[in-house]
Amino acid sequence: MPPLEGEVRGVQHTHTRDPQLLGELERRACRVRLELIRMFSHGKAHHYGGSLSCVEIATALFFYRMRRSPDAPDDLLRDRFVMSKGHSVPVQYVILAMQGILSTEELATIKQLGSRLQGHPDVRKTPGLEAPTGSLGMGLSYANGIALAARMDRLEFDTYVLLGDGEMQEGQVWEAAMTTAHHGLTRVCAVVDRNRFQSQGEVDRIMAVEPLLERWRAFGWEAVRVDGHDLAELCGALDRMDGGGRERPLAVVADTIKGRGVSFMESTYRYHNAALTPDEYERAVREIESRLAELEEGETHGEA
Ligand SMILES: Cc1ncc(C[n+]2csc(CCOP(=O)(O)OP(=O)(O)O)c2C)c(N)n1
Repeated sequence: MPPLEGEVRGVQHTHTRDPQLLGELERRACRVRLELIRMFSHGKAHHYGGSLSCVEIATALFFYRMRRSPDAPDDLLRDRFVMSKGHSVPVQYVILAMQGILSTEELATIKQLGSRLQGHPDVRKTPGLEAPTGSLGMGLSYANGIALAARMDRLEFDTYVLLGDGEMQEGQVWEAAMTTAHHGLTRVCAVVDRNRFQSQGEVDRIMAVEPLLERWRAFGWEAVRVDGHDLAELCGALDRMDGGGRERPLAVVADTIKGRGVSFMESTYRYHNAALTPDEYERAVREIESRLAELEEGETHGEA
């Protein structure tokens, strides 16, 4: 897949209203969804809900915002990404395959014994990952460590962390949020996938996390709220990271739909971690394929 402007280091990000770019990002997000479902196939339990909800967030980060060249994965100046809600790492596997860092064939080995692609990130095995996560609550602390080390080494790059809204119930997240602000780590950006469901029910019924914007602000962060499936809004919010001259770290609360893109998985916790029947699998693939066909048809007719 050819790189978009912005996937390569040093490009200014001033294109969030460009309909061509947004159209391309939307198609890529849809392809990510399709590959995700195909990779999961049926029969084995996988984390569908929270993977599908963060597809646009990951698309905006990897194909628009972050300065990471697939040709130079060890570049010391690459922007870093920490998947704090480690169970959603399959989305990152798909993107790594789209970038040519993994092969599409390898995706099918997910969660097999001996595979490099496990259900949670293993930095020792999978190329392109930065942080071992899976135990919720740790990613922002990890990102703080990366950003502090960068400051000591005088390296200029951003560190992005993706957290779940259920994960906001972990005390360590708030200790870390305090730490980011206290140390003035303004090149850290936390994105919260606010899909409203955790593994066993509704986040706010289990333990309310709102008001999220006010909480991040009280901890010394700049905080903005966006529609987490609207790529223009996401890219626009992430563009606030441009340059090193920020006063505070940035939190983006992205309102999303758990299971987004597959009708029977949307807004429920039942597919948080579930095995699909062959019939459910076929339905999921068909729905996403038809959405992709619509988007590609729009492209042919010159729409964004
Ligand atoms: C410390 C810890 N406790 C429990 C779990 C088990 N667990 C895995 S996913 C999950 C729900 C997470 O919900 P949320 O952060 O909202 O993620 P999303 O809905 O985006 O998948 C839980 C409790 C875990 N991985 N780590």
